[in-house]
Amino acid sequence: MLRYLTAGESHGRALVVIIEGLPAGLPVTVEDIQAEMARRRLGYGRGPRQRFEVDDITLVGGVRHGRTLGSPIAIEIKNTEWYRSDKWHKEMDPAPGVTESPLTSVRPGHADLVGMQKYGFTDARDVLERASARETAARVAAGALAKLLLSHLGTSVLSHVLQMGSIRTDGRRPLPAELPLVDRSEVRCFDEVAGAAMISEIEQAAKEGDSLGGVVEVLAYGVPIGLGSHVHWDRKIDGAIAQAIMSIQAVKGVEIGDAFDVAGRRGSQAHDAIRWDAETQDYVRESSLAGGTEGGMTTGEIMVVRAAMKPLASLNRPTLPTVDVITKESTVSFKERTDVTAVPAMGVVAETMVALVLAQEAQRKFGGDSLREFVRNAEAARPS
Ligand code: EPS
Repeated sequence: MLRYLTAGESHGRALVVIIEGLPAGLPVTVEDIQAEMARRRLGYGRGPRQRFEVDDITLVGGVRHGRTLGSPIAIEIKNTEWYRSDKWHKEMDPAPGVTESPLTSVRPGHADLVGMQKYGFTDARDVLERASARETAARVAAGALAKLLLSHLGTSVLSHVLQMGSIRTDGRRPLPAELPLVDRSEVRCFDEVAGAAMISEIEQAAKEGDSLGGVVEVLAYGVPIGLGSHVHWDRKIDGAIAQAIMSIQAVKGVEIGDAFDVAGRRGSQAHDAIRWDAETQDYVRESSLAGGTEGGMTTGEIMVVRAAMKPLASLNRPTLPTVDVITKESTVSFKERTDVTAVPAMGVVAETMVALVLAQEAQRKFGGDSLREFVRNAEAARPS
């Protein structure tokens, strides 16, 4: 079983992730992980923090001489913010003490109020530091390892932005070789015309101190047949993917394939027809309406997963009405430095979550203590 756990607060000393269950012998370098983390920092509309965060990582355990040992892998990601400012040493000090500036005008749409009610806090920082999407940096580090494992099965996972605010792309899908084109776009958009309109929309929102949400599409190519299972609810791969995507900060909706469009069609028009390709001696589905899963199992066709992100609830010009939790007086939320949009970065996080689920299910199906055993089992399991 591949499992992972993250720890750390946004402005604390560091984030940490431990990943257990990867086979031994998987080639891994710090640069592999850093390259994925750099992709997450991309994106027009991000706030000042991303200009100085470097995601300085240390491989603390589990990797020796450039390959995994089969033991848990521990990765530390330093928070540059903590190292460059005394403010955070004081604010986030684990030693006993109190803050001089508690945050009490809770932000609507954030974990602030309900988190304070649930855990009995009087300072929203006790909640927001962990609720922050900074935590996704640790997930992306783990996801980099999942992607490396999947690459040995010929599987690649990528994403592109489909919608930013009111601007939508033409829906064209990038192939794996076209990912550099997507990453070169400031908004991680494959459609250049829509990408330019997205940038204008972000500029306009920034001027108004407002924020934007959007939709990303994750595509997985070369997925093995039969990951997940129809036999029990918690083994269905689409269920696992939906849970993983919905766990991303600010994501409020998930779609597998063309689910919401298909819901309005007749059954005769709603499914991916199957044919036999005599040349490749393989089954082919004529479309990808089901997003590469049937009965909770991967079909081997392109996997399509969409994630909808709400506009960030922290606004550079806070206008959302709220209440001060101490005085109970009406006010607007406290001002936190924020991004105008994090949709392009969320695409990389969504890739990560899909890759982690696919790697988990591949590890469950193929097993093996070494990479050789894992790959050999996967080859043997390929339907003939
Ligand atoms: C975030 C708020 C911003 C983002 C942060 C997520 O951070 P800050 O409050 O320090 O300006 O920059 O994202 C990251 C730091 C990151 O690495 O993705 C939030 O409230 O979720």
